[in-house]
Amino acid sequence: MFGSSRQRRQSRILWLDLGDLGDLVNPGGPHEQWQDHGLGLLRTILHQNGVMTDLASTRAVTSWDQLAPQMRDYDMLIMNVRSYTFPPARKAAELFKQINPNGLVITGGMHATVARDEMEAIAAIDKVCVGPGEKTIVDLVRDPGAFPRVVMAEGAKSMAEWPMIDRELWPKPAGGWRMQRRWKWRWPLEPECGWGPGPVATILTSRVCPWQCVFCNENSYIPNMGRKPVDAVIDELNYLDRKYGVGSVVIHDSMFFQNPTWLKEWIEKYPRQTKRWTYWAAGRADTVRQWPDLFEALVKETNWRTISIGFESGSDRILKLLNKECSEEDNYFTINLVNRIGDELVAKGEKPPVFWSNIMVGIPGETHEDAFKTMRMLKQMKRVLPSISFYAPYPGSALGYQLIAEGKSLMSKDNYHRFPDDEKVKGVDYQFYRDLLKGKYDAEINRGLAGAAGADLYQGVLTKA
Ligand code: B12
Ligand code: SF4
Repeated sequence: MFGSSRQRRQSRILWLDLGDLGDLVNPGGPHEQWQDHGLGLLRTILHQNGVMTDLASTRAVTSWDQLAPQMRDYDMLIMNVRSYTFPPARKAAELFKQINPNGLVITGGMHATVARDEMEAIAAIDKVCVGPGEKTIVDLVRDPGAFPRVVMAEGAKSMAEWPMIDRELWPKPAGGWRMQRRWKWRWPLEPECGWGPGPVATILTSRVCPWQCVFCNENSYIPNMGRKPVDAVIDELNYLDRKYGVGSVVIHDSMFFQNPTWLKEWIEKYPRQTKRWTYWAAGRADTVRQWPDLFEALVKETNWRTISIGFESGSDRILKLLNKECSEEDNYFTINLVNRIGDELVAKGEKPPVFWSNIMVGIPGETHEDAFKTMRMLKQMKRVLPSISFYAPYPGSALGYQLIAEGKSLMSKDNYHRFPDDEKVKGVDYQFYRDLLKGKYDAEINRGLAGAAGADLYQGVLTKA
């Protein structure tokens, strides 16, 4: 199962999995090892339609020289390009063309959808597919000549139409037994990352989020699509458990806590028809406040134990600026509710839920006091895994497009930084934020908490995500 991720050649078509060099050889952390559902879905569809592909991965090599021989003698290269994988995608396309001058490079993915001009500017890329590819991929790969350079694709109406991903089409870890031992990775399930026991099954139940936060607004580029039926999600998890043994689940949806009818059916069926694995899933503070009973039932009955909330900021001024449509009050309502549910479960001897708390700092226009309020908010969470990042102006988002147009983005097509300590926007005082995260302003932050319950609960926990 382990060893080289290089597979025997079966095809003249190569799918290249993208990520930083070495991420599957000697990974810095668990998230780098997570698998790409776009690749998994589209390769499954291709193979089910008799279009076989081979696989290589930039993550499974430590240099481009190692990758080059794996690209030899292919007629076609296919890639799923996101903004953060655009630099390796460009390099791979150019390398592929050097090695196979008559070969074709076919691309799609988020970056192709939100920054197609950057993709079109690369001569080595022959086709750029904008939008979801599940209905287009087979025809495009079979007969690329029948399509224009930029292909406008339409996706399925509902995720019910998606086949179950054949996870054995995902790349294997390439770091040998040391990596296996360190990460306890039971491929093709994924390694644990502190959210629940391994092996981890990552799944998607929904693709769209109806909100329009200006740093994200996925609904401007992910077309509306029906949610995967509860029964199909449960069938897939039970199948994975029978075949590989599931330890816990990560629901990769951008927004899991939406659509109460679906969630009620999930509460009804998940605990009864599965082993009730603990899971990670995402919600919003305003909807928790809108449907607190539903939320509490989900946490308690379905074992939702890592609750990802996009709090982003503890300041109303910044929340408004981000069009988050959540208020400080919504955030504190959710924090108090989860603290209370956690205490109750602990009292019963059960595992309490933990926040995966998404926080952004370094937002243009943020004052020191706004950032202190955010830190105070974090300190009110009794059980928390902080996920703190510097705001990043990704193309596709309203604020990202605006800052790029104003020349203020420091993320460039050569280097779409994605590490939390990278500087991303001109004019932001990053030294202040580095000091803040190191605890330099703790006295001031704690002063603002005087008299508030749990003032020191958070002390010492804060780390950069
Ligand atoms: C799960 C997820 C993660 C997971 C797992 C990532 C992984 N390995 O896939 C984790 C938590 C690790 C993660 C991390 C990050 N993520 Co993320 N993530 C997602 C999320 C929620 C789902 C991705 C997914 O599985 N989608 C479902 C699959 C089926 O869709 P897809 O891959 O896009 O493929 C479809 C189409 O694009 C197209 N397609 C794809 N390839 C091809 C190829 C061809 C030839 C064709 C024709 C079509 C085609 O067809 C597919 C089927 O419809 C998306 C948001 C979303 N709703 O999609 C964000 C998203 C992809 N992530 C994003 C970002 C910014 C990040 C981070 C940089 C965040 C951060 N600041 O740290 C990190 C970087 C991680 C890294 N490895 O470097 C952005 C990317 C923005 C952009 N412009 O590209 C998104 C869109 C969220 C957002 N709105 O900000 N992420
Ligand atoms: S940040 Fe979260 S709530 Fe806002 S649009 Fe993106 S996925 Fe939806």
